[in-house]
Amino acid sequence: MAGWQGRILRIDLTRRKYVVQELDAAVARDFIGGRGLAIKILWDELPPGVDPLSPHNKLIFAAGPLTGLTNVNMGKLVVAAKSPITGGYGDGNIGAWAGVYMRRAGYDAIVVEGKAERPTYLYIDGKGVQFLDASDLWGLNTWATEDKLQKMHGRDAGVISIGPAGENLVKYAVVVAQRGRAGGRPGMGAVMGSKNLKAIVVKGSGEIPVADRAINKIGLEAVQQGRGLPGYNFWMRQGTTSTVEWAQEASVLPAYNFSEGQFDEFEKIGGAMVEKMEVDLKSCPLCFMPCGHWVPAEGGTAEVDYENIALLGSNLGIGDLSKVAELNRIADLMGMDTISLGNTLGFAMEASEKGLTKEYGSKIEWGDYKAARDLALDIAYRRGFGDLLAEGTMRASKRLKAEELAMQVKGLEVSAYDCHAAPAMALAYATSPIGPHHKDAWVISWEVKTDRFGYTREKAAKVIELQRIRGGWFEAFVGCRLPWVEIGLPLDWYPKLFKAATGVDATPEYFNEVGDRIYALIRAFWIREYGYWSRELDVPPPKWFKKPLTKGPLKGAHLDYGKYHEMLSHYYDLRGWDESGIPRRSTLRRLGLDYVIPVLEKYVELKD
Ligand code: PTT
Ligand code: SF4
Repeated sequence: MAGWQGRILRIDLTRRKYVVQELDAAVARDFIGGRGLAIKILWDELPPGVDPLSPHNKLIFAAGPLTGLTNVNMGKLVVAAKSPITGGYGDGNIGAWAGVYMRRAGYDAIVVEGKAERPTYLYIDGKGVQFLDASDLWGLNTWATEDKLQKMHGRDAGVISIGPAGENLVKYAVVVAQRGRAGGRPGMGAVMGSKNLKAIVVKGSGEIPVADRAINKIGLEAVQQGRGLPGYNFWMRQGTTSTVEWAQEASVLPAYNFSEGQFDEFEKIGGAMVEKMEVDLKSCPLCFMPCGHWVPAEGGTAEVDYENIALLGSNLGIGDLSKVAELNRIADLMGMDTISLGNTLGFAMEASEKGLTKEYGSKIEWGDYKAARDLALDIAYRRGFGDLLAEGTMRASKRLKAEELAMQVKGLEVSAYDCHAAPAMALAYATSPIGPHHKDAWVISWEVKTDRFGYTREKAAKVIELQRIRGGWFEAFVGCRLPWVEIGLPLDWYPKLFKAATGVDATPEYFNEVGDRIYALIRAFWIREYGYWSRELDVPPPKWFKKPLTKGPLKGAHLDYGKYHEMLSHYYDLRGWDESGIPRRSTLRRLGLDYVIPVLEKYVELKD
C-alpha cells in the first residue's frame, strides 16, 4: 500500500496497553485518511450516545497519504473525536511535526481510548509506546509543556499538548503544537484532558513508502510555481491577516458580538498593522508560504491570524493589536480556541450591557481589554462567571436567558464572518460537518464578488462544491489548503501528488465521491448521537435574521428566514438528503454506506 503506512497505532490509557492494527485497504480506498478515517472509526466503534468526556470516547490523530511527503504544505494532521461542545462529530487540522514524525515512525493514525489513572504523556516512536508520568507537567501552559518535553526528548521530537483549559475540560479547549498552531476547535483539547493525557511526544525518522519517487520533483515544481504566483509576495507579508481590511470593505468583519459588519478602528488591527509590527514569521512543517505572523503582545509575543484578530479585536470593540495579541497569547498558552473564546467574551459583553450578568456580579463593557483578559483566564481555570462561559455560548445563554445573543450553531460558535448580508456563508456555517467553522466552505469571497443577496440553488451548489474540495479532498489526503485558496495554486497538482504517493490514479470525481461519503457518514453520526434530526439544526443564529445591521453601507441588511429555508432545501436536494436533512436510503447505498441504514432507522424515518 504505497502512500499509506498501512498501520494504525491503538492506545488504551486505562490498561496502559497498545497494539498496531493493519489499515484495511478498502477503508483506505473509500475514506483515504484524515477526517475520512476518523469518522469511519468513530462510527464503527463508539457506543451510540457516549459521553464525549468519558473514557469511551476515542481521540484520533489521523494523517493522510500525502502527510509528511512534500513541501507543498503537507505538515498537517487531523485531530478528531466526538465533540463535548456539540455532541456531534468534531475535528480540526493542526500543523504539527508530530504528524510528520508519526508517519515516519510507521503509522497513519493514532487512536487513543480509555483514561489514564493519573496525568500521563505518551512517548511514541517506531519501536512502540511508553506511558510516562506527567504529574510535573500538569498545570503547565502549552508552551512550557512543549519546551520541557523537548528538553527531555530532544528537539527532533514532535509534541502535541493541552494547557490548563484542556485539563479543566473547557468545552472549546484545543490541542496545541509548535507554540502557536492550535487545532480541534470543537473541544478536542477537553477530550484529551478527560483522558488525563497531557501530551503526546512523537519521534520518527523512517521512510514513508511511495509509489513513485518522482513525488519530490513534482512537489518542487508545484512549490516553484506557487512562489511565482502573483499573490505570493503579498501573502508572505500579511498572510490571513489582510482579510481584516477585505472584511471591513465587504461589511463582514464581526463587530460587537456580530451586531455590525464594520469596525471603526479596523486599521489598528489589520494586515497592514501586522506587517508593520511583525517580529517573527513561523510556519507549520513543510510549508513554502509561512503564515504565522508574530507581533508584540503585552506579556511577550504572539502569532495572529485573521480569525483571532477579528474575534478578539473588532468583535469585542478592541482596536489595539498588541492587546488583541495578548488575548491570543493567553488562548494559546491555556489551549483554548480563539474563535469560541472571542465569541464567548463578545456574548458576555452584550449580556452585560443588557444587565443579564448581574447574578454573577460580572460587568464587562465593550472594548474593556483588562476585563476580557481576566475573564479569559477565569474561563481557562473555570473560576466564577468563567466557569459558566467555559461551557460555551449555547449553554451559557440558556442559563442567562439570552439565547438570541449566542452566535452558535449546534453548540459551536461561528467563525469570523458576519452573515447579515451573506446568505451562502450562513448556509456554509449551518451545514458545516463540525458546527459553524469556515474551514469547509469559505464561500464568502465568491459570494461578495457575485451575488450578495440571493438565496439561489447556485449558491447551495457552490457551498457543496467547496465542501467537497476543502472538507473532502484536503481533510482526507491531509494537507494545508491555503496554497490553493490563498495564492491560487492549481488544484490539479493534488491528484498528481496523490498518484505519485499511492499509485492510485485519482480523478477529481473520485475525491468528490470520497468527500460525499465522508459528509454522509458524518451526518449519520450526528443523527445517531442526537437520536433525532431537524432542519432547525441547520439554521444560522437568530441575530442575523432578527437584528439588522445598524451602520455602514449595508445598514438595514439581515437574513430572510423563509428564503434561507428555500436555499437549505436546495442544499439537501443536491446532496441527496431529504427535507429534514437526513441522507436518503438511495444516497447511502450509492456511497457504499448500506451498513448505516439499519442503524439510522432506529432513530429516524429514512426516505428512498
Ligand atoms: C483552525 C482555527 C483557525 S482557522 C484559526 S485562525 W485561520 C484560529 N487559530 C487559533 C490560534 O492561532 N490559537 C488558538 N488558541 N486558537 C485558534 N483557533 C482558531 O482555529 C491553522 C491554519 C489556518 S489559520 C487556516 S484558516 C487554515 N485551516 C486549515 C484547515 O482547516 N484544513 C486544512 N486542510 N488546512 C488548513 N490550513 C490553514 O491552517 P482548526 P493550525 Mg488548525 C494561533 O485548527 O481546529 O482547524 O481550527 O490549526 O495549525 O493553527 O492551522 O485564519
Ligand atoms: Fe501552516 Fe500557514 Fe503554511 Fe498552511 S500556509 S502550512 S497554515 S504556515
